[in-house]
Order: sequence, then structure tokens, then C-alpha cells
Amino acid sequence: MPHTEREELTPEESDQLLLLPGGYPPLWNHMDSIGSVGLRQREGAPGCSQEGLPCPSDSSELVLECLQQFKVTKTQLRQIQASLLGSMEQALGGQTSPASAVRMLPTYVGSTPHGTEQGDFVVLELGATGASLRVLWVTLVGIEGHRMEPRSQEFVIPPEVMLGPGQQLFDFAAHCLSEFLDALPVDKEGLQLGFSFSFPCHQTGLDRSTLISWTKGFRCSGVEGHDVVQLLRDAIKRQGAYSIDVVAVVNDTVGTMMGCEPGVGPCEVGLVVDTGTNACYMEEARHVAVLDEDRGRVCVSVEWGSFSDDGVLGPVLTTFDHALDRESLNPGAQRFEKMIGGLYLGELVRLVLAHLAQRGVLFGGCTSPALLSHGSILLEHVAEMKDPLAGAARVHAILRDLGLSVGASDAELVQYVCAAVFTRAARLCAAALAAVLARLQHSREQQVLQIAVATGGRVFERHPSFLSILQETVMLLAPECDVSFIPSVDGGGQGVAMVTAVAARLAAHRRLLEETLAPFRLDHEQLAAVRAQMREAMVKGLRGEASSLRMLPTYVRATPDGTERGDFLALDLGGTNFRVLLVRVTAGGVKITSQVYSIPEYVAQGSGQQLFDHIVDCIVDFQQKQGLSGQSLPLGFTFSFPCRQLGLDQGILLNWTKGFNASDCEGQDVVCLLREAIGRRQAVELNVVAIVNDTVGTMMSCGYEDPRCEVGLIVGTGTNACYMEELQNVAAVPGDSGHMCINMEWGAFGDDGSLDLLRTCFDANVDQASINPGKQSFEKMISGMYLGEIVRHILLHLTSLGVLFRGQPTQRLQTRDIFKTKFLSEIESDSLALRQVRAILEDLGLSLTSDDALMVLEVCQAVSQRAAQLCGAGVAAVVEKIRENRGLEELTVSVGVDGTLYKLHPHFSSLVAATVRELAPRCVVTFLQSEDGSGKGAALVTAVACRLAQMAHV
Ligand code: 0WK
Ligand code: BGC
Ligand code: BGC
Repeated sequence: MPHTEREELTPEESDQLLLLPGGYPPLWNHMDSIGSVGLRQREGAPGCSQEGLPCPSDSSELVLECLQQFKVTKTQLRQIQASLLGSMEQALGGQTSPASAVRMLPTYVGSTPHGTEQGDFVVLELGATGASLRVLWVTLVGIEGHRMEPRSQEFVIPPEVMLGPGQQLFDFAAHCLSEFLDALPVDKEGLQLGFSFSFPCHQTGLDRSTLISWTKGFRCSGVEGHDVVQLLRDAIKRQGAYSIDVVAVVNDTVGTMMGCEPGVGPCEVGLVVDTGTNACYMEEARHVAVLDEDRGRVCVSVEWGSFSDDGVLGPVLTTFDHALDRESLNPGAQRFEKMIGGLYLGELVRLVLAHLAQRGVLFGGCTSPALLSHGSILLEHVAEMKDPLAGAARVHAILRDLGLSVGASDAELVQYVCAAVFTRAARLCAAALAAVLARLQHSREQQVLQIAVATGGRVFERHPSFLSILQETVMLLAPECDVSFIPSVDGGGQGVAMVTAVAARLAAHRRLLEETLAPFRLDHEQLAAVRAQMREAMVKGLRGEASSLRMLPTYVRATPDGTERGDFLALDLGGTNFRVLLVRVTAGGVKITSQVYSIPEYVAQGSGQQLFDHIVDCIVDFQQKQGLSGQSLPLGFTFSFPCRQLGLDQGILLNWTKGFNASDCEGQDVVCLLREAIGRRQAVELNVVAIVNDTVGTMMSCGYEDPRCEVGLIVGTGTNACYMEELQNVAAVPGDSGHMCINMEWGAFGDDGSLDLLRTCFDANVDQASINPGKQSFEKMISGMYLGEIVRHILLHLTSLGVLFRGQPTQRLQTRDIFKTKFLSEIESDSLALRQVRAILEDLGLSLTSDDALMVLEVCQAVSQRAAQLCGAGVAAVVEKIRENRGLEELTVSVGVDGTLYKLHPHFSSLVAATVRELAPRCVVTFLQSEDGSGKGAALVTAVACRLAQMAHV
């Protein structure tokens, strides 16, 4: 038997740490009597060792050698603690190679119980107690209520079920559930169940958990890699007796932690030692790499049973551990658990006793079939036999039942073996717990840690000495930690019910969230209907028939051909910023100098004269800064509002949109209004040549680079599109050859009620509160000025339902426009999404849970997704119109795009493109983001107009 070097100990030291807790006389006192034990062996009896009895010195050597193997020194315990801590932090960091020895599995339990949980819950416990499962009926009574004793029943699981097909196991569980519920006066409907499943699982939600690998005596087929909640739901459905909603699945350590005696906790560590062993604890969420969360805590199941660092465990593993592992259902796995778990302690003792008997040291060198059979000594036997007081008698009784004749000193030796195995288990468990405590100190940057540990499992319940050895060793290994051990109520059943109550509440909230967001989730049919309705409205608008799409001719008949040249002034009004630009168009390209000016709300909603005087002030300021004063450059005016154009430089404003509402402008030719303002300003001369819509400017600007660009799209403060239509289809403009760019003003699409089926109450709230109710319906479901408001109204609604922010809205959340649309872009950014949500909402004075953060993220995603899909349906209608106009099988076209929402939102552009591919599969559409905005486009339109005018004069 290989012996690893063991450092020599002072007798006190080794005594102190040698194998046995208090109550046992030091082993050496006993050693010299060991030899004599054997002497009584009967030669040649069946089951007795043939090779003669060892001499006294050899037999004591043998016993010492055996028991010494179970000695774990303080240094080794510290090494195990350090190595386990290292593995824990490696796994938390998400480092997968080399694979960490422990799994550190997040459990989606984000808080310890509030105590407010109420209701009746069914709890099914599978796996904690080996070959039995337990069903409980737990009534939670909240803080005020008087605690009600749960009703429970245990069912023994037949070995063939533990090793058979998974379906059989889950059917057995469903059968036990029905049998238990049949005995209770309960409804058959709407029962909520918490599933305590004590095996390593990857959880992806409170009710979704995939089994990684079986442990302890289980090895059913067809379960590993599967969602065990679904398997249980399917079995309950097959059983068909009760409709039970499985709302939560938890590891038994979590149930133990959550089941901490009210009033003494909260416990933040759950420690289980039953057939298996494991612990969970509340880790800072930001330290769990797989979670995108930076606040709060999350419960992590350590799964320390799989800890196996040959470096530190190698010297501790005995030949008996190796033998046990070889015979186990899962050789090589759960090595640490096999030295601690109750399923294995009896077997370890059996192997040692069989070894000593075969070497003639025990039982006169005789064994028995029972002693040589796997699993014949159970944990209970070990605990009873090791009891310093009554143990000796139990040794005789138990070993007699195993067909052994026990000599007087045999009994004491057997007790030593039991105590050695048991004590090592408790000490190794302590080293592991000390690693968790050290992790908590790191995680919370606390030198001194005060913590409550909930204990669960029959090893704790039935063998109090295990806890005292563990406590004593934890104090040795983590002296700066003040640890209180709290037995879990009902073995964790209450805790599982607590998690189930939380899960039930979250599931109810999720249902309400889904109901609220369902109208935002548009399917293919709905989007195809929008495309078809828009197409119909386009045709009607072009014909001058009643339509919510005005389809305004822009008098832009061609996209630039690259021959344009000269310096042009351009104005860009109507987006987020008002810009004045100097655009120099040369053979080498276009050079732009621009300056952004603000349009204060009181000017945008003041008098028209004030607005246009403000515009001229900005132009003059720009000219001075650019040294252009006194020069009368041709000017292109990007005016991003619906205008009926009568010519390139004539545009009658039909109505303001996007928060503008200057008086005395609607129905006016805005070019005149500008010229009058110029006229009012002395010594300023400007030659306003063209007025263009920002969609047209954007199309022209991108068309300068890509001549296939025949569509302009804006998704910014407002939204709109234009495209090159066949002149013959434009009733308002004579001529039937060539093209005319049409400004669709699609923001108003649906103002005739054609979108009412899609409009939600939140859209109606936003419309009601806008300065132009009943107008710009399509725009109010898509553009940047409104998405934030839609989200805010949904958040208020969900808060009123108690789904969000514990039902507590803040004053600020009730403030109009407080939730900016740019928040959606920040929140939906792939990285740190939940952190963004938190930062933004806490700025709004809201305190939120991680579930709140997740739901706010989903609300933003639903609103922006609908906006992008509707926009995509609109573009699909336009490109399909162009394709059919030209009778093409397939159309290749580019769309020039601008607008803050389209440019900054992380997913908007790809969702638009995906919707266009889905709804216009015969069009190959390239979206070109405009770099220089539509000011350049306005200058190019002006340049084309100037070129055409020169040609006309030649
Ligand atoms: C930039 C263009 C401008 C247009 C704006 C729309 O130059 O003409 O109005 O994009 O985007 P917003 O600024 O409204 O987000
Ligand atoms: C399982 C753990 C469980 C522990 C205690 C181990 O075998 O892997 O998930 O918590 O036993 O039951
Ligand atoms: C206006 C359009 C403009 C769009 C994008 C809408 O509100 O009516 O003319 O193109 O916003 O800025």
C-alpha cells in the first residue's frame, strides 16, 4: 500500500488532530493490546485468513497504518481549503480550461426570503436522501401568520427505478405525488409545486434546469442533458390525476438555506450532508461571470462533491477511498463527496473492517459474506457504533447481524475505524466550508465575517457529533469568521416552498408581462398586412385619392450624376439638431463645414416669424464664422416636415410634426417665410434655390456615392421615406416619362384608422398626450420622439399591476418624456444590459430587483422590435412598388438612411433589414447609412438645380 510522505507530528499535535474527536482514549494506549486481539483466531475456518495470524507488532502496525490513512493534518486541511477556494474563483470567473474542479452553478435565487411569501405549495424532494423521495404540503403564512406544520410523506425508491429509464423515475415521482395528494383534502387544479432536485444542474431560470450528471446512487438513462422540470411536468401530465404547475426547481442546499428558522437568519450559506454533500451561498452577482448582472447577490451551488485536486486530495485519499470509487456507480467522479457523504461512510468502514479482518487483525481474521458485500454497513451503523458510550454494544449487535463474531477489543477497534472515517468526513467538510467562508470574505471585502449557515441532511439531523467536529475545525481554519449553524426547518421543505412562492410570484408577473407585451409581438401575417395596406395607401396617394399617405412630389427628378460643382449653403431643420452647412462640391468630392444650433422649444412652438428669424440669425452667425458674410451662395433648405411642393423652391407646410408648432406657418410657403426673414435682416443676401425633405436629402447624399440609391429613409425624432417613382404614376405632376422623387410622409400612415388593429392602449396614451393627437400614427409607433414614452407608459402599467418595482411608481417615472428613447439603445446594448437598466432607473429614483431589470429590458426590446418591424414593412412596400413599377423579377436597390434611432440603436437596423428580406424577398436591398446627413443632399439638389438652370440659359 503506497504511503505518501506524512510530516511527523508532535504527539500532542497528532493527538489533537489524530483521527478522533474527544471521548476516545488516545489510540496508542490501545496499540499494545491490538496484537493480542488476533491471537484467538481459529485456523482454517471458512472466511478466515489462511496465512496465519500476524505477530502482535505487525497487527498494531497494520491497524495504525489503516487508521493513520484517515488522519488529515491541519496543513492538509488548509491546502484543501485553499485549493477549493482557487477552484471556486476560477469557476466564478468563467474560466473553463483547465476545467475547474467545482462547478459554481448560479441558481437564479437572488434574495433570501422576505418572509412575506404566502400560500400553499407542494414540495417534491428527490435525491437528497438517497433511495427515497419526499412530498410535502407546505403552507406559508407570511410575516404575521402563525407557522403551520407541513404535512409530508416519504416514499422509498426501488433500486431498479434509481438505475432504470428516466421516464420510469419521473413517473414514480408523479405517482407518489398523486398518492400523497389523494390523502389530502385539496383541489385537483392549480397546485403549485417546488421541485428540490439534489443533483448538479445548469439552471437557465427558476423553472428550467438541465441535469449535468447523476451522483449518489442514481443513474437513470435519458435524463442527463435534459430539463428535469420538463421531465417532471411530462410525468405529471401522463399521470393525469392533478394539474400541478412546477414553478421552481432548486438544489437541496438552496432549500436548506432558504429554510432557515425565521427570525434567526437570514442564512446565507446552505450546507447539506446527507447521502451526498454540497453547499450553496449568496455570491455578489458581479463576480459571477456567466451572469450579466452587476448588482445584488445570487445564490451559487458550489457542487463541491466533484472537488478533485490530485495535488491536495491525492495524499488524503486512502486505498479504501480508491477501492470504494472503483466499485461506485460513477468511478473517478465525486471523489470529495465519497469521503464525506453518508452514502459512502458505511462502505468505507466496511472496506477497512474487511481489510483488517482479511489481514487477521479483526474478528479473528474471519470475514463473512455480508462483510464482503457492498453497502452492508450503512451510515446509521457507523454513527451508532462510534458512539463512545453505547457504541460498543451496538458494534456487537450490528456485526453479529453481519455474521461476524466480535471480540472485546474488536469492538473498540471497530469504533476507532468508525470514528476515524466519520471524523475525517466532518473535517474535510469543514475545510470545504472554510473555503466558502474565505470566498465570502473576499467577495464582500470583509476581514471579519459574521455569517449564518443553515445545515440540512440526516448526517446533521441524526449525528450531532458531525456538527461539533465540523464547527471545531472551522474555527481552526477560519478563526476570523463568526459562524452560527442553524438547522434548516423541515429539512429544507419550507425553504423550497419559499423559493416556489417567489417563483410563483415571478411566474405570475411574467404572465402579466407577456400579456402586456403580446400586442407588440407582430407576426408575419400582421407585418404583411401592414406592407399591403401601405402599398394600397401609396397608390391612392399618388392618384390624389383619400389616403393617409400624402405621396408629395418633390420636384427632384434625378439623383446626382457626379458632375455637380460649386459652393452651396445648406440648412437642416427638423431633426434633433438644426445645422447650417457650407458644402463645397468639387471633382475630388464633397467637403462639408457645418455648425449645429439649437432650436429652443419656445422658438419651435412660438411664432413662425420668431422661428425663421432665429434661423436667419444662425445663418448669419455661421457666415461670419466661415468668412462668408456678404456672399450670396445658392442655398438648399432641408425642411423635415410635410410640405406640398409646387416646385423645387416652393413648399407649402401642410402641418407641423415632431414637437414643432410655430404659428402662422402651416399652409404657408416656407421658402417665402425664409426669404421674408432674410429680407427682415439688413445686409444679408441668400439665394434659396431648393427646399427638400430630409428623406430626399438623405437619398441624394447617399445617391452621390451609390447611384442605385433610390430610396431615402429617416428614423430619428420622426420617421419618413421617399423614393423615385415613375412620373406616369404621379397624378399631381404632368408627364409620363422619367421619375419623380416622392416624399411619402409615411409618419401619417394609419391616421385613417388603418393601423388601429395594431395600436395598443399605450400608443393611445402617448398620442393623447402629444401636441398633435390623432396625427402621425405610424410615426408614433416607430420614431425616437415616442418610443421612450411608450416604454414609460408600459412601465407605469406594470407597476400598477405590482409586477414592477414592488408596485411603487416614483414621481419621476410619472413625468412625461423622462424615459428617453436613447435609454432603449443603451439598455438593449448587448453588453451590460442589466447594468444599464439599473443605472438609468436608479437615476429615476427607482430601486429595482434583478427581475425588475430583466422585465424593463424585455419591455424596451418589445417596443423597439415592433418599431423596427413596422419600419421594415414600410420599406418592403416601397421597394416592392419600385420592382413592380419596373416589371422586374428581382430588384437591386439601395436605401439611404439617417436618424439617431436607426444609427444608435444596437438592433434596429438589423431588424429592419431582416423584416425587408422577409416581406420583399425579390428585392436585394442595401441600407447605406448617410454620413453627412441630408444637408449635403440639399446642397446636391441645389447643385443639380443650378446645373439644370445653367443648361437652360446656355
Ligand atoms: C440627420 C439629417 C436630418 C434628419 C435627421 C433625422 O441630416 O436632416 O432630420 O438626421 O434624425 P434625428 O436627428 O431626428 O434623429
Ligand atoms: C449533488 C448536489 C447535492 C448534494 C447533496 C450531491 O451529490 O451533486 O447537487 O446538493 O449531493 O444532496
Ligand atoms: C416629418 C417628415 C420627416 C420625418 C423625419 C416627420 O415628422 O413629417 O417630413 O421626413 O419626420 O424627420
